[in-house]
Amino acid sequence: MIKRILHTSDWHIGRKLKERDRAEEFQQFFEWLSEIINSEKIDALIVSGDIFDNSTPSSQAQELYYSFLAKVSKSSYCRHIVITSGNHDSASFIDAPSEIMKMCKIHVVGKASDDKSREVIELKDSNGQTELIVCAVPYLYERDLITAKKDDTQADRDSRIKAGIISHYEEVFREAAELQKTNDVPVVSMGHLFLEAGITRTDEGEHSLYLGTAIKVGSDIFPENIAYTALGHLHSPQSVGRVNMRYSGSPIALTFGELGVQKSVSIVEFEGKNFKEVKEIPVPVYQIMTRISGDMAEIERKIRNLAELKKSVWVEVTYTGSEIAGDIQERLNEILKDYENNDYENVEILSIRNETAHEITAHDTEKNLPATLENIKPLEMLELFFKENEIPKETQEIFTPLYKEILREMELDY
Ligand SMILES: [Mn+2]
Repeated sequence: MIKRILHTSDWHIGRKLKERDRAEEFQQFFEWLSEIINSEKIDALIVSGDIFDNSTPSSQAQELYYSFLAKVSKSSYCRHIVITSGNHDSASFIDAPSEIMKMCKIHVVGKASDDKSREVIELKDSNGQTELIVCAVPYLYERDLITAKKDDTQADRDSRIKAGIISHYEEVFREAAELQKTNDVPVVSMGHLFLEAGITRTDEGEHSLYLGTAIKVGSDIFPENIAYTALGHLHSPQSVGRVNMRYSGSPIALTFGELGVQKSVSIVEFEGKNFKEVKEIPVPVYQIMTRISGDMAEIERKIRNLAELKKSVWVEVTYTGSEIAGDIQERLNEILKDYENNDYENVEILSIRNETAHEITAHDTEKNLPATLENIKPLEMLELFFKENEIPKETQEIFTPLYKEILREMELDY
């Protein structure tokens, strides 16, 4: 019977930070993870969604994923891998290689289906005996749950989606409970969703970009017979409600907003069919990232200190000085230029925020900061478009709600 599983999620392979490639960090993380899986004698690896950062992963991202899976499935100890898709994944991309993956004892569930038994996976030992039951529920899209009705208000739709999520899980749990009657083994549930008790840090990327339309459900949807609930979606590792219900969190800080929290993976131990304990294994930091703030003099001093590290550091600078400084980028460039002559090129400023001029409107954004896709929100973009093309107010009023509708469909925040 399964004794120990390793739970991780939200890898977001292929994710970049301000155009900086992070493939090397993912590579190092996977090397570390495969060592942990062996040294901790993990029987099954559970990955709860957001495998890739986007629905069309690059060939490099795919190579990282498949190489890691091949390595783990070859390893002597870990006998099973279960992977579900998150809101960032293409469900059909995750599902596509499922038949060949089954041969390597890798179970993938990309798309949610009406046949709930497809989301209930029996992991079997070499004698064909079931050793773990996994409720492998992927991220549930609106389209999986409800059909849109004409004249639906947003509130109507949200409450129908929520009810749909709950009943989907209930049906899966019913199937699992049925199986458990004849198999005295633990049941593990996966899920990629936002539970009410979950905590997001306000400036964490996940709050806006990652969560899309944030419909939350109560953690009481997971019944008592579930030995452990392996959640994905929130990027800070945390237990919700009870100790055996956890978000493992993302393994690397994907944004500066995710700093300040120790990233980890969770190792869960069972005693018979019951939960025994969970421990967090901290993930090493492969790329130092930090936030600094202050007036120009403080920022300069802090950059100088970071330069002393002689290791690559990615920095987010927040200017909080009392004088209005519109040319921060330029001034920092000068400081860094000086540094480069002094062998300080390990410090890279990836992001600059100006608290002093924090009332940045879309118009100001256009003037003072480079209006890149990263620092401008979709709705601000639309407003800019209206302005530049002198679109009449009446037309704007027709287009804005439609545009918001598209953003919702795409699960983007506006
Ligand atoms: Mn995620």
